[in-house]
Amino acid sequence: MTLVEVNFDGIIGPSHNYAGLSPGNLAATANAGKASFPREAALQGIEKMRANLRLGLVQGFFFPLERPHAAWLDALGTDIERAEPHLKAAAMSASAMWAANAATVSPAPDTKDGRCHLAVANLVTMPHRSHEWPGTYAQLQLAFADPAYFAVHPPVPPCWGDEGAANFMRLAQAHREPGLEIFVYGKSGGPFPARQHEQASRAVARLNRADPERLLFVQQSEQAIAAGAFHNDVVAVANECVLFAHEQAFADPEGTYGAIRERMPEAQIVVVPQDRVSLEDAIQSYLFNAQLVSLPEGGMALVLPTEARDNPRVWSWLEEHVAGNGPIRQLVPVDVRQSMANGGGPACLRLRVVCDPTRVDSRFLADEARLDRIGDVIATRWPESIAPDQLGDAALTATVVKARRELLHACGIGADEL
Ligand code: SUG
Repeated sequence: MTLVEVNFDGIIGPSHNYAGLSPGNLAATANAGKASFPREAALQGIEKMRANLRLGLVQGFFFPLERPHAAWLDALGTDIERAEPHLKAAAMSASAMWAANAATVSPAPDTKDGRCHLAVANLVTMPHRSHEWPGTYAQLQLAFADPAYFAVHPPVPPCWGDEGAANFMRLAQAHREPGLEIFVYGKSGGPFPARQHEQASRAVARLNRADPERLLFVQQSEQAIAAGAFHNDVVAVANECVLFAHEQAFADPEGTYGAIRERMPEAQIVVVPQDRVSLEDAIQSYLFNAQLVSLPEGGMALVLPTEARDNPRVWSWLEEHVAGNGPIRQLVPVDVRQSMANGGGPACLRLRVVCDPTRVDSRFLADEARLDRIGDVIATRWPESIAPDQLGDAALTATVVKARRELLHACGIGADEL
């Protein structure tokens, strides 16, 4: 079996909008009420996938979930015409695009039964995200259907919040080798909610049958959450034996690095000091919300948002690192500004699954021709723009529902499959 890392990007849905639904996510709240551009947003996402293909990486994708979520509104005793504005917005949210929050993935080399486990996230802390999981669960069951290779778990009970791989890092000698799985939880974020609960992380590790000898549970720094790092992936990212983190990412940085080195002496820990890049700059630029990827020819690239290139303090640190002997050898800026305006950078948009791609339902795997086909549906069917007061309009609802169906049809997914 050939195990590689596959990045599954969430295709940005036709209802992408700025409703300001996530307190603690500074970009989302700052842009609340602005008009969004779903077509441009989704095409930016497609271009990001093409950039990954050009790097020689294996790329997959997930489909947008059906919005408005009629069953959720029905359970709340309402529907899209009659619902209050905040419920309309929550039912229309395209937030499932941020695939890093779909699930936590423990690849086969890490698990007791040698299967790749995916535990779907419950996302209970934010109402608009709390109803993603049934659609996500259905989609993951379809994409990773072979029970000999994959196990897809429903979410942990809603008593503890779980936000998936955004609060999870894996260090390994190579993707195909057993890894050290690092679960990062929050306890308090000052004025903002801590979205990942330690008990949820521990449950996910158990569900995924991860080896207890190769697990770490680490607390995110309260300061980072208070500064706007609502997920760990806004201040840290790992790939193979490299951890790339902000100095203030963890509550106990030295304890965290020590625990990592004890279990994995070969780990390379690259810490960006706060006197070069403040937490504020890290969060504004999403420097760490980057895809740190291993290139087929060797070495690592950082696929990062153009906002990081536009921040002089961030960019000068990066250029020095690349010019020196650091593990990041290449910087690949990508324009995902429409997603960034809702607090979702390149790393938020993807779920990493180390697996044998031949075991994945091929309708979820990207190549240029398939991305052309998806791009055509987006260009012709996705709304050009959405103003928040349009959410709930019958005409917009009809356009959004039809656009998604058209996409599923173009990708060979039957109406009864998703
Ligand atoms: O959960 N934004 C998302 C962004 C998720 C980013 N994911 C990662 N860091 N992995 C969130 O806060 C904003 C939606 C709105 O306000 O309309 C939103 O849900």
